[in-house]
Amino acid sequence: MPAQNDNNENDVDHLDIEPPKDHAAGATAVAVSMKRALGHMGPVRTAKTLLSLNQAEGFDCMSCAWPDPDPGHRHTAEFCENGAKAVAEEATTTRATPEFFAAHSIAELDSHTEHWLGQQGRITHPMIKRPGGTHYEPIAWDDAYALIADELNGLATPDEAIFYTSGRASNESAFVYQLFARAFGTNNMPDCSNMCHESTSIALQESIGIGKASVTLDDVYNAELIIIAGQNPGTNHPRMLSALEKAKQNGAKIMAINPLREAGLVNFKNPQTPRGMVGPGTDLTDMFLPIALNGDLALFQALGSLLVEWDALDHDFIESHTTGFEAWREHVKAVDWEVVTTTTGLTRQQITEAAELLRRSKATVFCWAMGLTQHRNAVATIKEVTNLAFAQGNIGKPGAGLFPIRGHSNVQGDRTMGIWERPPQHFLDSVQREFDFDPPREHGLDTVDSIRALRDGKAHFFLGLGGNFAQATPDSDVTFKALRSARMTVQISTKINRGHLVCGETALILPTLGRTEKDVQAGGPQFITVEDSTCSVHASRGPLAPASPHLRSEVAIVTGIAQATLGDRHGIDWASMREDYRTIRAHISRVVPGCEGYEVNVRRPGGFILPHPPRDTRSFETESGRGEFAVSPIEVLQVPAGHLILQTLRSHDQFNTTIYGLSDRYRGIEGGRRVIFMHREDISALGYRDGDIVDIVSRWDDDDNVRCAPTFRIVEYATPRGCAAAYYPETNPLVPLDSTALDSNCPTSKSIIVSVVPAGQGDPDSGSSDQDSTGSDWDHKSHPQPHHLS
Ligand SMILES: Nc1nc2c(c(=O)[nH]1)N[C@H]1C(S)=C(S)[C@@H](COP(=O)(O)OP(=O)(O)OC[C@H]3O[C@@H](n4cnc5c(=O)[nH]c(N)nc54)[C@H](O)[C@@H]3O)O[C@H]1N2
Ligand SMILES: Nc1nc2c(c(=O)[nH]1)N[C@H]1C(S)=C(S)[C@@H](COP(=O)(O)OP(=O)(O)OC[C@H]3O[C@@H](n4cnc5c(=O)[nH]c(N)nc54)[C@H](O)[C@@H]3O)O[C@H]1N2
Ligand SMILES: [Mo]
Repeated sequence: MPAQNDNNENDVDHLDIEPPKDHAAGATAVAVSMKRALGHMGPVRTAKTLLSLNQAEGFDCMSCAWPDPDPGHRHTAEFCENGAKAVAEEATTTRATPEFFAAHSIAELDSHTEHWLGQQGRITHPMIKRPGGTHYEPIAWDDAYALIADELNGLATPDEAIFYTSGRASNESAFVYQLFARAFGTNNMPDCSNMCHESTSIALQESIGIGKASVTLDDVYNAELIIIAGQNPGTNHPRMLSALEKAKQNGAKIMAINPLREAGLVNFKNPQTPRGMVGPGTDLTDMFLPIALNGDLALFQALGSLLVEWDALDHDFIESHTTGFEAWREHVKAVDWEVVTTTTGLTRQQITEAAELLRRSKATVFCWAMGLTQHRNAVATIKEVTNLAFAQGNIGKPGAGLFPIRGHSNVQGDRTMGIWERPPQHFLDSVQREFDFDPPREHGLDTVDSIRALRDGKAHFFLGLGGNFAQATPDSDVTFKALRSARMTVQISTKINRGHLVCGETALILPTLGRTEKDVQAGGPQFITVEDSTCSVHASRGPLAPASPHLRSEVAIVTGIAQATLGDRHGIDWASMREDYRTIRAHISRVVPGCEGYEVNVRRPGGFILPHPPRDTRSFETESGRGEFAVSPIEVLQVPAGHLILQTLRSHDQFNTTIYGLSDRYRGIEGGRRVIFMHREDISALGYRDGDIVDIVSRWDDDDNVRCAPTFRIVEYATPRGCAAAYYPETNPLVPLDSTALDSNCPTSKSIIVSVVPAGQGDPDSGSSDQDSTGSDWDHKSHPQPHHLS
């Protein structure tokens, strides 16, 4: 179903706005899944793919990293609406052929929306844009590899190359990719995690000694209290709602902490049950805290102070397993309630009721996602969640634990396999032992630093294993310039995206197999392996014939480039890894901790679970050998008068930069994406009305750039005062490159200081505005009273 025309997509007049929904899923979700699946794939492919989705002998859904139930407990339809959309998007029958690229110049393609680009279907041939070229043209695989090898081998140092990974890559492709980058000589391995759960990885590594969740799905089913902070499961992890329903049936209470009352947090109509299809559904949230953006650190400290005051603490656990408790206790006892209530936008009574729920629960699971990780104080906030878990001993016992819910389906596995710009020394030692070369030891560049290096002429080559680096990253204008200054950009992709159009002097698109497809190599049919959010590792086998006979698997492409570039440097046998992935898994079993016996373990139905010392034995491989309480001062975000804090979030009809459609059903938005959700009183205090069209302008004190995202329709919405929301990636031009989380360098995509100006006045290039006018314009308007101290 290629979209013929996207002329109207950015048009704010075609928007249809309704009140937000009060429940998620139900019959509509089934209808939408089927309509999209049939539309893109037809009936045979729909049946073939959806019935093997998330089955033990089938393939792993690429839509998110939510875990699967045990093999015996899976439904025939073990997928959700958005999983079905992800599959339909990949298994579409539409093709972007060489004829398509001949008919559309790169400049023309670049004028289309991300939605339209995705609708042009699967790329069928390797393609090249030569220096000065206006179009992509086909190229033979071996010629493509040779060009890449020449470019890489001509660099002054290996550190002028950047090797990006998106979290859909399998463990096998990730392993050979990191091996190639390190054998070539660099740790410049930025990944999507740098923009996602990096704050989690850093915080948990320091406080519990491992950057991963300490729970299994059974712990969710058996929890007494489940806290869901900064996450929208109804859209981004819909199968989590079935688990929450089961937990509720077992008696759990649920507390949601979110500026928005997301439909999936309110009520769930499980499409797998009759009650869900026609009945009232299950009410999920017992307590909803409509927190102001970036208020979570203050909230968690206030909860901690009440637990201390009431002595609702697990002293045995604290004494036997942790360090730093006294300092933390003194810190939270002194919490300033005035600061807490202004920063959170919550009352002392609401917070006290929330603390009561914690006090009464003997087993609490703490879930979180991007609402906590993408802020300046994100690492401190997540350490504060850990402090709360320590205080009540909610770690390493049934029904309890820390549950950062990952985004991309294999982002966690990629890290396990060594995709990390800061690999631990013991990992490099193992690589050295196994492959007999000296891997580089100094840290490489993460995502933000890679953009800086390209911008500053310190890097010249970019290779992306999946993803959409151009569009997913912050500060689009800066990033686009940086990518365009590269000598060569190479994208291993399934479908066209912005990264193919915002490209280097020479640009290559190397089309690859997706999860839905059969992967046959010289050694016979292959499977790949992935790890979910709960450290469960298992196999995935695609049921469909490849979209084109010219596609190669990610493993084949990476090992092909490696062989062309390195020849027999270091004597690594790339060919046998490509021919039979068992060879890669044998290396994994010897290099990656916890993966001993990998081949046998991943072949079991349901796979195996990686070791996790805090979960398994309440032991902590931190510097002190104990769980570490952390003390973090509350830093209040300064919001100048007349400004708002903007969060950038996902609609119900996208996967990151892949836009499936224009329906954010649960929030009542149809027919477009350029909306900004604002509180009623902020709208009027700023001199606007619901429905007005504005530009969003962001301000960042450290540079003079005026950042603008033009033409958004104001939508009155139940969001706390001073807090606005708009979709990602349309708002990425507003995120300043230098605005990142302390310690994790994750872009602050959930707290950008912005103002709104009448449409046409925000764009610095349009001539009608400059830094001064955006500022002075505000001074004579009536200002909202931001809840933050300023
Ligand atoms: N269908 C679908 N599934 C996906 C994705 C997708 O795009 N589409 N993306 C995948 C990826 S890579 C990821 S990382 C996950 C993302 O999953 P989520 O983290 O659920 O995604 P976001 O849309 O960014 O939503 C963030 C939520 O946090 C809330 N929030 C924002 N700021 C704050 C805050 O300061 N405090 C609190 N308490 N809450 C806040 C927002 O209101 C919103 O509900 O989903 C994964 N799954
Ligand atoms: N403002 C703002 N920015 C954000 C976020 C936010 O909340 N707000 N969220 C951040 C987060 S959490 C993340 S994870 C990043 C996401 O950043 P990325 O992972 O880089 O982006 P995606 O949109 O997931 O990548 C989509 C592309 O992957 C390719 N692809 C799909 N399947 C496959 C496959 O099987 N193999 C290969 N090789 N390629 C494939 C397709 O060509 C598709 O266009 O964005 C981050 N950026
Ligand atoms: Mo993510």
